[in-house]
Order: sequence, then structure tokens, then C-alpha cells
Amino acid sequence: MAELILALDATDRKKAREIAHACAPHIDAIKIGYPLVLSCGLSIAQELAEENLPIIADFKVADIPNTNQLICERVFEAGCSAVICHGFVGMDSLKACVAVAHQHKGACYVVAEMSHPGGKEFFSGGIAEQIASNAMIAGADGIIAPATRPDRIKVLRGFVGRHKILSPGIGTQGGDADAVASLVDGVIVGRSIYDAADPLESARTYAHVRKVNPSY
Ligand code: OMP
Repeated sequence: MAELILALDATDRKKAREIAHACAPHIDAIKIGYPLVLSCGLSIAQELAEENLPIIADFKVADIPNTNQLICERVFEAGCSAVICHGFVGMDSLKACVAVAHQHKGACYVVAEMSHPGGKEFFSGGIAEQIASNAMIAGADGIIAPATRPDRIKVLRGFVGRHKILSPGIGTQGGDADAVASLVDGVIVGRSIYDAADPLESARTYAHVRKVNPSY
């Protein structure tokens, strides 16, 4: 079954909290990142955790090992249960994120291939496959792969086996939740829910992915 993950990139604290609260019964996790955290501070993680949902910190951490470690420590101290990092910075940087995540009994997901059109420019020619493979060697809990390219999810599944694939790009970016729900472990939806006239109603329309059985 695919989890439904709300990418809460709203930039207003009150609005973000209201949307999280309204959607909470229909989602499995909340992903926060720079838009919300730079607007409200990292303490928003603890506030959102009141919904009793895991908070995934999407900081696409991409630095030297020491800086990655310092960033990830702040993330988990703030109450997040997972972090998203980049894999192109190398195995040592990746391992630093995984180590901190696991010290805190949290998870680390590695971006293997990005969902936007420009994601094909550099995450191509075997690079995404190499990142996915490195993520597994580093002990990561899964990867991020594009809902905009279901064929690529199938290829990357071959590199991660039963580890998790979380997939953004649904709705506004053009990806179809029904086309990927059986291929992945988590469907990430942002604007199509939080920017909808009625976020609760929109979350409901995506909630069926939570009942789809995996086909891999
Ligand atoms: P929407 O396009 O509004 O649904 O948001 C998608 C969310 O997933 C945003 O928070 C993006 O930053 C994030 N994302 C992508 O869209 N593409 C990627 O390749 C990777 C991510 C991510 O790591 O979450």
C-alpha cells in the first residue's frame, strides 16, 4: 500500500497548521522543507507533530559529511522522523546522513532522480541508477523517484528492491497518482492539496492510493 504524503510547502504558519489538521485523517506523513521552515522556523516540525503523523524533513541535504551531519542532527532534534538528502555529493556525505538518521531511529531517503523536466539533464545516463545503488550501499531507507516518469520508477525499483520509493510530481507537475501508486511506497502530493480551494476534499481524492496493493 502506498502512503499518502502531504508536501506542505505553504509559507504561512496558520494556513499550514490548518491544512495539516484538516488533512491529517487522510494522510500518512507530512513533508516539510525550505518554503515552510524558512517562513516559520524549524519549530514548525514540533507543532505539526501534534497531528501524530511522521514529519519528513526535505532539505535535500547536499554538503560535505560534517555539514551534513550537523544539518541532520538539527532535523532529528527538532522532532522529524526522516530526512531527504542528495546522493550526488558522494558516499561519505550520504553515509553521514544515514548515520545520524539511524542514531535517532529515523529514516534517510536519497533523491535518485528528480521529477521536474530539468531533472533529466543530470540525473540521466546511468547516474540515477548509480545514486540508487549507492543509497543502498550507504544503508539508506529508500529513494525519491519521479512520479512524472513511471517507467523510471520501474527501472530504479530494480536497484532498491523492497526498500522504499517515495514519489513526488503528482498533480501539478503532471504525474498521475493511479499510474504510480502500485509501484511505490509513498505518493508525495503538494500543491494539488495545499493550494486547492478545499485541501481536505483534495486529500480525500488522493486517499485511495493508501489502499492500492504493490505490483512490484
Ligand atoms: P508539488 O509539485 O506541489 O506536488 O510538490 C512536490 C514536492 O516534492 C515539493 O516539496 C518538491 O520539493 C518535492 N520534490 C519534487 O517535486 N521532485 C523531486 O524530484 C524531489 C522532491 C522531494 O525530494 O521531495
